[in-house]
Amino acid sequence: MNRMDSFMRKGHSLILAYDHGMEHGPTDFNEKSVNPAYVMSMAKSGAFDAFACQKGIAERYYSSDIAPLLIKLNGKTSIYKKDPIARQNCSVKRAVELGAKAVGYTIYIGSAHEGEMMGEFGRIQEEAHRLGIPAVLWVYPRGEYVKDDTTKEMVAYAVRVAMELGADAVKVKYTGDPESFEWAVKSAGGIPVYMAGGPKAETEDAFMTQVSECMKAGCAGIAVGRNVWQSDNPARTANRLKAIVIEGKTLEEALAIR
Ligand code: FBP
Repeated sequence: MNRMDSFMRKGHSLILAYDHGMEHGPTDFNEKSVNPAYVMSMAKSGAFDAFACQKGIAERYYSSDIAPLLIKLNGKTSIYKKDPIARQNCSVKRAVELGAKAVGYTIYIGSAHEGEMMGEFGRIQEEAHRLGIPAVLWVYPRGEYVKDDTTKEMVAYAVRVAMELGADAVKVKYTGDPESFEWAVKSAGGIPVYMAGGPKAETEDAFMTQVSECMKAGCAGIAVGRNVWQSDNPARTANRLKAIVIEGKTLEEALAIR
């Protein structure tokens, strides 16, 4: 059995991410989405298979009627601009006490500090597996030597690093077309690959097109934040995503959902 099975519906899943307050500052939020309870309530509807956040948000806001909890164990701010490093700020044990059914961790491959993050994740993965939960990696190429973090080669490299480190699933950015993303999925050696949503797309049609493409490329699903809680109609966006990702509906069928 794959450790991610409990997060899957028909082999796919949708993860709602809300760790941006730390990563970017509250700049991504408006009057409503700045409130963790508001965003968390979106994960009550049954559209999502996991809710990902930092431990402080889980401690103050999480309740069991929300989708299964995935606690991010590391994070950083966007203030320091040189080679990034995000260190662990929560133990696997504490995450489990808070109700986490999975833990997450970000590694910036290409950073001068990639080795420290790989080592830290190695220990986290072993602890998570001892406690019987999956360890999910966000892998983003970044740093002085990374000129473009979404090329076919870079994204496939990110996926491969996650698999070889023993991650149970990996979240990466989209390469921009299904053919090149397919190579990333092939490079995963069977672990589920999730696409990160990215900044809010110009139109919802454009975002849904991207989601539909990545699913055709063999993605397990998406781990999305801004394109849902910055939407004018988050419930409708979530239902459209569910239609494409979980129910295998076409782009046209999903966009017809009102
Ligand atoms: P989005 O769907 O909003 O892009 O969220 C995905 C995510 O990985 C978040 O979990 C994280 O906070 C953010 O993107 C990091 O983005 P970046 O490092 O590119 O600024």
